[in-house]
Order: sequence, then structure tokens, then C-alpha cells
Amino acid sequence: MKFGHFSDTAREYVITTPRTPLPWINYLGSEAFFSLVSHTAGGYSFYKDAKLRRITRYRYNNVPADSNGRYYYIKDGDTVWNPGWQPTQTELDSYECRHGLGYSIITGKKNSLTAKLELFVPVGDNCEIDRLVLTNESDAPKSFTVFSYLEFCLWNAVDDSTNFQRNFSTGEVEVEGSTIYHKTEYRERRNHYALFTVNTPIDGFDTSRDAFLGAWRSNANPEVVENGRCTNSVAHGWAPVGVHQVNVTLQPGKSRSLIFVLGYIENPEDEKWAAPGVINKTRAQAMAARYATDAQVDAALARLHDHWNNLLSTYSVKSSDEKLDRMVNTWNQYQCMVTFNMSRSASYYESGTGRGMGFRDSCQDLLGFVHLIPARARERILDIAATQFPDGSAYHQYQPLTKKGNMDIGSGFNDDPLWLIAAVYAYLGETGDYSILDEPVDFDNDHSLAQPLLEHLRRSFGYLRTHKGPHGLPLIGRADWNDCLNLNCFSKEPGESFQTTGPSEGPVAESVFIAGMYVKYGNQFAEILDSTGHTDEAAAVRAEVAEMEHTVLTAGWDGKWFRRAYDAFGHVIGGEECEEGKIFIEPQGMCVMAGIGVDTGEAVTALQSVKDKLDTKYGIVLLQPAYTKYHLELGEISSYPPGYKENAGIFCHNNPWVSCAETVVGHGDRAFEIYKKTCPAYIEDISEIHRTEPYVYSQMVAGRDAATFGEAKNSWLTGTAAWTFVDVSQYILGIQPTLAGLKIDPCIPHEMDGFTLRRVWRGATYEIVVENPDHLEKGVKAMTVDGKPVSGNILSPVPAGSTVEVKVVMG
Ligand code: BGC
Ligand code: IFM
Repeated sequence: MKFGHFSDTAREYVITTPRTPLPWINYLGSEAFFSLVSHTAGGYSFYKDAKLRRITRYRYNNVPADSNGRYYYIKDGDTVWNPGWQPTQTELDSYECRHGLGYSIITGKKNSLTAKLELFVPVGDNCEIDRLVLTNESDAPKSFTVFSYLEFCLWNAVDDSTNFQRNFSTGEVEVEGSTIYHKTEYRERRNHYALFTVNTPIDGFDTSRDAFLGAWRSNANPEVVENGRCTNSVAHGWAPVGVHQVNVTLQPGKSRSLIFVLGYIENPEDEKWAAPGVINKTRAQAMAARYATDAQVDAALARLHDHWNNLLSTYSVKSSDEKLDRMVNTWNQYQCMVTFNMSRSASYYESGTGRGMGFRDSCQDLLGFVHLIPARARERILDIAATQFPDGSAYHQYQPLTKKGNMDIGSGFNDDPLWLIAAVYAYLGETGDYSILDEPVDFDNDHSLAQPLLEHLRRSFGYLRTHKGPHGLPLIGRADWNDCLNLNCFSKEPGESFQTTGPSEGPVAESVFIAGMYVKYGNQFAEILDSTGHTDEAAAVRAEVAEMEHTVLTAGWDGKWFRRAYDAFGHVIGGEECEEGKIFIEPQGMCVMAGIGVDTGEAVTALQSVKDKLDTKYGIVLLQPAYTKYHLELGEISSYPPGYKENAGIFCHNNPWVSCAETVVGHGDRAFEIYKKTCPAYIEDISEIHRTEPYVYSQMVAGRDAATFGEAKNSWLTGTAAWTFVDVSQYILGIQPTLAGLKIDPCIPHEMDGFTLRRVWRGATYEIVVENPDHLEKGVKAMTVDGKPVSGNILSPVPAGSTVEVKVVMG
């Protein structure tokens, strides 16, 4: 069952009923001011950091779901309604929400009055614009009243939801004309405040939540709206809100637009103000003046559309499969940008107060967006690398505002260092900008320890080279990619956290998955060394890699698949001898992507085992058989019920690894089959089972051992976005930026006749036509560049600004 449909021309998902299985959200903003907006106008806004600069309040885990947002109430006679249905839930005569790239449009109609709410964050500004256009569709004049409503957060979102003895007394606001200023904490010589304004004189306001809602009421039935009149309340402590009252009369067929602006202002630290609590309003007034007319808002919207169209023109495909095209050209890349912006901070499943930026997460996210904004990828790499320790290990997380490593979590996730190589290689392949390798970068944010970025890569590889276990495989530390495989936490006491207590690294527990990474990213490191003239060092790295390959094919090979790990007692994890958890997905994908066992047959055997043992109609589960018993010596993994999360859920993040791996062995049909199973556009028809947004990936889909098989959870902020884009763009469609050039190596389903693709790479535009006359799955037999035959399938860079016509014939 569907709850809407894609509009490919508009690049929108159109939701046609407010009663979706879960709130279906969109993200507004891509620089500093961000808003989450659900299809019923729920959600919240923040500036840069969702924990420390939360602008509006949201209640996670609330009933009814999705409580709080920017709500516009319309009182038309005795009927009170919202264009987005929530929170009054008054039945609408029609409803539609269009989630587009950086904007959403929610339209409701009731009793011949149409209310269209356009929401977006303008490029280059720190505000959300909500334009409400009201149209009288009846044949008689209509008079009604509009009330805006949002609830301010007292900035620090954790403190706001815990420290009530203080917070009930700190709230301060000011109202001047049509602008409501939220200035709580300004008294403490903080330099920021928020404003909520509308571009018309108002007929009343409220800033006290109690006054607006009335005692013992809720958002669903505010007393002020029922009475049709604001009380002009001024909040003193308690809960400050922003409410404007605008009385409207419309002749038949006429429209009126009201432009609301929710803005964040930060005055420079050194700016003096008259007295404590007195804010300098100049910047706020200038902001309001920037969006006072429809023409200004239209121009800002046009800039937003241009921004996205420019970004997404970097990679676009045209094939015979419209679902493939819509995911590649729009939604997958869009999600990659959102994960770049948010990391794992703020979604409807991440509270914005927990994790900061993840070292491994951000490095992987970069693989999916580096082609969109290479300059920001560069900046991100340098930020991440500066949190690395001098020995090459890394803080697992860092704070976006301070960019400092998070000491509470510390280091010890032994896959982390290698992801830095992956990110830098991707950046170099995309840009050819080797100057980044010479950039001095701190270790542990300590400037006196700064070394060129290349030295950071050296220490990344070096850390794993010097941290091996009894079999010669890399030590796992606290966990590798699988956060819940905590093989050194067997001494944990009940109630203690798995990942932050107990020995973080033992001398025994090893990871075959990290070994696969060591080979894949060790080879990339060697390529970087070669390209920078360090040939002897490159050879030494390759010798190390070869040794590890051998170790994987011996100690890491179980006979029919790659083992997962050895635990702290030296027992095999992920082998036939195990009672549960005999086979895991991660090493199969990673080791084959690394090329291990490709020439000697193990790779194909391992992928066949994945198909036989882990595959389901909704995707590949993480392991089988699921753990039904609790294993303290394995860590958090068996704390999940069978079929959920890391305990045999379909972890969408590592499904593309297997798809990529299938292309490595030339299986285009199977690679595409795997791609489609978790790809949102292909499973839109089962939205009632899948439940999360049908236009973005979720982290996990319940596996076949779960009662809710097929149900997705944790949409939006997941490494799945980047890896599925890498899979489809580089491995399936086969356009791979490498240090040597742009490699064209498609591996597609045999029935595909070919496709055309535009790729902007290093400033030049490549118009690529791939033909598959013999209906093969892989192989390039001929390639021409601007009509001239070339040998091989790697395109050398050409001057920026040129256009290159490339024809590729598979064979
Ligand atoms: C994983 C979870 C795990 C959590 C806390 C996260 O990164 O997604 O599965 O429960 O870490 O340990
Ligand atoms: O690899 C992790 C990631 O860093 C956060 N989410 C879960 C993944 C698997 O455990």
C-alpha cells in the first residue's frame, strides 16, 4: 500500500494522506540553520548544534506521535483546523504534502478555504521561512483568523528537558510590532537570540504557553484559538511560545499570503549592549526585511532550487528503469547530503542530544557526498583527522561545535583509523587535489603535535599493522564497524554499558572484517604513496597487505565463507562450529570488495553462502542463526531480540557491500537484485509494512527472525545512504573516480540495454553512453572519447570546463 507517490519532474515525494504509518519527514537547511519538518508540519529547528542551540521544542517518544512543530491554526466560524491536519486533527476536505529538495509544501483545504504552507531555509541565511497562502475558493466573502504557534526551547536541549527547577524561571521574551523575540539566557551575556515574525501588522500575540493553550489543554485545542482572540501575554519563565493572531477577510477567489520568519541571531562576542537582557535588534530587523514580500520569498526559493539543481547535476543517469533514475539522480544523493550535514545527530530517531559526529560515520558519509561539495569534504577530512591520536587510533566521536574529540567515549574502535584512508582516497580520486596531503593537521586537537595529513594516514595504517592478535589478524578493540560486537567486555557488570566500560582492548580478540578493510584500504594507501613518490614505502605496505590476505584465507576462512572474528578466549565467531551466529554478512562483503579470494574461488563461494544462508525477500540479514541465547562474551549483540538491529536484522548499511562484492566477481544480475531489495523506490508499494519514508533509506529492516519482518526503523541518518550511492554509482553503473583517472566499469543486469550518464569530474563534463548489445553483466570491449578509440577503460583528466563525449561498448 502507498500513501503518496513520487513526482520525478518536480523531484518531490507527494504524500496524499496525513495518516502515514509514521511521521514522514524532510530536512530544511544545509549550512548552519536546520529544521526538521514532518508531513504534518511537526519538527524543530536548531542552529549548528541540535543539542546546544535548539531553537524550538520537540517531544520525542510522545503521544500522539510527532508533537510540536510550527503550527498554523485557522479559525473559520466554529471550525478550527490546521493545513497539515496536526495538531487539531480536524478532518480536511483535501490534504497534500510535497517534500522536495530543501523545502516542503503542505496544503490543506477546509470549507472552501485553501491554506498552502511553504517551508524552507534560504541559502546563506539563518532562518526558516513559512509562507502561508490562503485562498477563498467559495463564492462568498470569508472572514477568519490565523494563529501561528511554536514553542521555544531554552537553547540547551538536554537541560531544557531535565532542569525544570531552573528553567521554569528563566524564560524571557519581548514583543515589538509583529516580532516576538525569544531572549532567554541573554542576560547571562550569551550572544544569541531567536525571533519569530510575520510580514503584516498583527491583531494580537501570545508568548506564554499557558495563556495560549489554557489550563489542562493541549496543542489540539488551544483556548485562545477557540475564543478567537489572543491575550497578549508576556511570558515570565515557564514556557515561552510565539503566537501571532492575524484576522483575514478574503473576497471570493482571492488569496493572501502571510510570511512568517523564524530566525536565529548571533551578535559578535565583542559587541556591547546597553544593559543585561537588552538585545540589539538590528540584525533581526534586517532579516525580517529580507523576506517581507512575496517577490523576495520567490527569489529565495529560486536560489534554493538552483542550489540543488546545480549540486545534483554532478551525477545523473538515464536508463530504462525510472526507479533507478529517481534514486540515483535525486533521493539517494539528497540523503547523502543530509547525512553529511547531520551525521547521526538529529532525526526522528536520533534526539540531537546524544552522539556528536562519528569518526567512522563521517568518513563513510564522505564517500557519498564528496562529488557534490569537494571543498566541504576537504574541510571535513581535516576536522576529522585532527581528532586522531598520535598513535593512529582515533576518538570515536567529536562535537560539531567545538570539533574536539569526545573524551567520554574515547577511542578503541579499531576500524576507525582505516576509514580515514577511505575518505582521503575518495577525496583525491574526486579532485586530484594532492595538496591536502601536505596540510598540517593536529593530533588529538593539539596544535603542537601537527603533522601533514599524509602522516595521519601512515599512522592509521601503522596502528593496525602494530595491533594484531594471535592469528595475525587485526585486534578488534572495543568493536569494529559492528558496534555491538564487543568481544573484550566479558568482565562487564550487569547494567554497565557495553562499549564504554571494561577493557577496551584485549590482546586476543581479532576481527576478520578489519582484516578485509586493511587489505582494501591498505591498497588504497599504497596507491596514494605511489602517486606521491613514496614507492619503497608503497611496496612495503603492499607486502603487509599480501600477508594479511594470506592470513584471511587461512585463519579467517571457514571453508564456505569468511569467519567474523575470534573472541577474547580465542574462539571462532561466525564459523560452522558456532551454535548460533555461524555466518555474518560484514566480512563477506568487505573481504570480497578488497579482492580477497577473487582469483582463488573463495570470493564466489562466500557470496553463494550469503545467498543461501542470509538472503531474504527484504534484504540480507546481518547474521544467521540469530542469537537466541545471551552471550556476555560477545557484548551488546545478543541483547537485541532475534531479527532486530545487529542481531540478524537487515542492516541496510552492509547490504551494498555485498552488492559491490557481487560486481567484483562480475555478477551484475545479483548485484542489482540486492540493490533493489532495500532501495526505497522499489519497495514503495509495501509502505504499510516498511512504514518509514519511501524516499530514503532506513538503518535497519527487521529480519526474518523478527515478528515484524520487513518493518524498517531509524530512517535518514545512516551510512546506508553513502554506501548505496557508492554501490550504484561506482560499482553497478561503474563510474569510479580513481587516482589514475575516471574508470568506467559497469556491472549491470544482463537485460539492460545500456544507459546514458552525465558525470562532472574535476570540472569537466563527461557525457557517457554505455551500450550493452550482447546483454552481458560486465566487461568493456571498446571505448571512444570524442569519437576516437582509446585503449583501456580509464579516462584521463581534461581541462576544467570541457565536455567529453564517451562511448562505451560492453563485451
Ligand atoms: C548502534 C546500535 C547500538 C548503539 C549503542 C549504535 O551505533 O546502531 O545498534 O545499540 O550503537 O551501543
Ligand atoms: O557502524 C555502526 C555505525 O557507526 C553506527 N550505527 C550502527 C553501525 C553498526 O553497528
